Amino acid sequence: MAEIDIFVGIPSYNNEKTIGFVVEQVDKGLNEYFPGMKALIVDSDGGSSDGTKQAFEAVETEAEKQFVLYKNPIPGKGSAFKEIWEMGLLKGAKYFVVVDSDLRSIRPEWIKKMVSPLEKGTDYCTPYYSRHKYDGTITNQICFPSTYGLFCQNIRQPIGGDFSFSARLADFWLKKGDWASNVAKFGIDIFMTSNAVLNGFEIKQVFLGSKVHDAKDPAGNLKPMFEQVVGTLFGIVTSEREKWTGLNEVKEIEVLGKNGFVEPQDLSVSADKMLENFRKGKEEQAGNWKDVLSEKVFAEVSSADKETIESDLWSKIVFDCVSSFKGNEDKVIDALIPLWLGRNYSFVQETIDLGNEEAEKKIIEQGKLFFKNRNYLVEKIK
Ligand SMILES: Nc1nc2c(ncn2[C@@H]2O[C@H](COP(=O)(O)OP(=O)(O)OP(=O)(O)O)[C@@H](O)[C@H]2O)c(=O)[nH]1
Ligand SMILES: [Mg+2]
Repeated sequence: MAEIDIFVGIPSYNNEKTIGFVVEQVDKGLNEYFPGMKALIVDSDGGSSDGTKQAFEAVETEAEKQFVLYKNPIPGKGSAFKEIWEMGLLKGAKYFVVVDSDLRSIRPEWIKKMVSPLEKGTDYCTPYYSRHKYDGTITNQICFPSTYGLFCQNIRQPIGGDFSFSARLADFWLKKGDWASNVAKFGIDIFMTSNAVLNGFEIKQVFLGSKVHDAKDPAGNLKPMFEQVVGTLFGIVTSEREKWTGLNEVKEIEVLGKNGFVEPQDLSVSADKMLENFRKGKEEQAGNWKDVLSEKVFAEVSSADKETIESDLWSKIVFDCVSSFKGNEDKVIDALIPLWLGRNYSFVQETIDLGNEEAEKKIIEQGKLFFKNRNYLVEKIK
């Protein structure tokens, strides 16, 4: 028997208020649904200055647990995952689960839902939640439509944070990752999903209800996260182009356990600030926009009375940015941020009167549009 059957990793950095609840729910799930299995819960921490360690250790659990400070010198969520994979593989773990430490909506059933498919041979489970229409702005406007339209798999939450996977996939990622890059930071989720998709691993989505966590306003300080996630994605789209440019059909990925729409966490975003940032971008980023975007797209977004970015235009902006990315990484990210805020502003306008479920349909349509327009990018990066 393997030393450890189920290895649950929790990345943390100053999560003293929320990590205790997460550990409690994980432990309940392990006992209730997998009583015969040997489990280990590991908090992989980035040197928290608050009481995260104490909060983690204070929870009484049936499963063994351990607090570790990760060794990779780059601070970030990816470094925390690297440690989890190395530790788990060393201990002969069969099944891995990772969950965020700022979760409020995790329940014991999550463990069952995430581990069961692995027992049947699935390599990777991505989460499927009901989210507020304005939560997940990088997911909705960039990662989902790119995974759908370019990598051709219908995975709704490619960077959802709460995943489960086989040891063989953990080993694959560990060897493949550049641990001095943004993969060591928030680039980790899109790195994981893109590489699982592009290398033939069997994937399922698991319905987890709603995601309640410390959600962030996109007009706030999302820049570092944006740079890490989008930079990682564009790098993969470019370097792995021979793996996806020839695809001509989107593969549906089964969603396990979906039972209707759950009302998600409430959230308010500052649409005015998004528009203000887009307007500012027209002045401050004019030079970068000119360098990065095609002539036609540049003319459209720079015109003074253009205050919206519809899906079609948005797909071309993203594709222009991907094709200019190599060698101009910083410039492309700087150029794209105000355009992304403009797209988010437009999305708010398009969906202001819609419920979360109706707004969701617009996101799916945009994924389909990225697929329809994909040759625009394929032609540019051939
Ligand atoms: N060890 C470590 N963990 C981190 C670091 N940054 C974030 N994390 C953890 O990674 C998880 C996700 O981070 P969040 O800040 O909640 O980001 P998110 O939920 O993906 O993004 P939003 O949707 O924007 O809220 C949490 O469990 C964090 O504690 C870090 O620098 N080091
Ligand atoms: Mg979070």
